[in-house]
Amino acid sequence: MRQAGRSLPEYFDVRGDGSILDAIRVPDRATEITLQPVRRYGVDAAILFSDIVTPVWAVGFGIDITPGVGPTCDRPFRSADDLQRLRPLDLDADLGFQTETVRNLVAELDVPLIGFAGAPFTLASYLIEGRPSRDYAKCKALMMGQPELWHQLCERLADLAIGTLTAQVEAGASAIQLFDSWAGALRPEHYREYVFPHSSRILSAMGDLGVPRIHFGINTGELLPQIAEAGADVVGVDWRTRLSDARERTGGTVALQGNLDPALLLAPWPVLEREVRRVLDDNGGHPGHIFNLGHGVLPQTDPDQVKRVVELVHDIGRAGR
Ligand code: 1CP
Repeated sequence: MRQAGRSLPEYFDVRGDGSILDAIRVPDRATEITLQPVRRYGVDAAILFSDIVTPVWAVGFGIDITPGVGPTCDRPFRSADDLQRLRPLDLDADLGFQTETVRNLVAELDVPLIGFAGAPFTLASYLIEGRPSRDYAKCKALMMGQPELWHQLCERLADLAIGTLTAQVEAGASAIQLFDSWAGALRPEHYREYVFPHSSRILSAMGDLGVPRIHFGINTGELLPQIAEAGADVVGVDWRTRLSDARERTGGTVALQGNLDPALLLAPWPVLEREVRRVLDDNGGHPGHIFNLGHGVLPQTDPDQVKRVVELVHDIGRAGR
């Protein structure tokens, strides 16, 4: 999950000040940051150190990641003229640094590397709002007020996602994750009309590459059937929905990933332990489950708590429950 690194002192030693894009675009630095949580925690997979906005930044849209805020644009997306700021990717010239990072990692890691991209709705929300948003008001106004422009924007964003994911898989990533973190802000009919076609195009293009596809968003309890139907092999579930309910809503056709509430990492160990066991109990021993948090690690998390959770899940898994 995003920001595993944010709670690690060794992350700040390597990251430097300013935009994390400055760390992402230096392969040795991005490689080291990807490896840190794997080394410290002994998790079963690594996630590439990059961001969902990397391809949008790489084609020169004019986006940055402001420390303490998140993705910001000085000139948000407003009209058809802005489509020109989303030209097609030239994979070698624009994302060569990322390909080099993936290659370095695949050579060093003894666990699988997960590549990722942002899905069109979540990316569009940053481009249109110009920064993180609570209500997505401008984004939804454009989506429903100018549907043709919305679909053109999402087509370009889907092309960027397909480009970066293909490059990551070709360089050796073993699985991909499509992050539609904020899609849960939509009602199911709107998701179906404005988002589903684009995310499902990305996921079916990835199907041709033969790697497992994880599709994730938060607050997606009402959207789970569509998130699964969009073409995922694994659906990420946040803590608001029990895994047993998620399994029912997805018809048992996909594996599930999740879903410990990241805030619980701040609770005393006996509480945390009980809640980890609860997640595993909700799963009921089903083989199609990847234990994870329901969203990213909070920055104030004590790394030792994460380590204990990883050890507990491994112990329970090895005991074959
Ligand atoms: O843990 C890791 O370091 C993995 C690499 C990673 C990933 C998978 C980063 C680095 N970002 C992401 C994905 C990402 N980025 C998502 C999807 C997953 C999720 O929902 O958490 C999203 C929505 C973003 C956008 C973003 N980038 C935000 C969210 C802002 C908001 O709207 O609330 C933030 C704060 C960032 C900055 C960022 N990206 C990554 C890190 C480690 C950080 C923060 C720490 C820093 O600036 O050093």
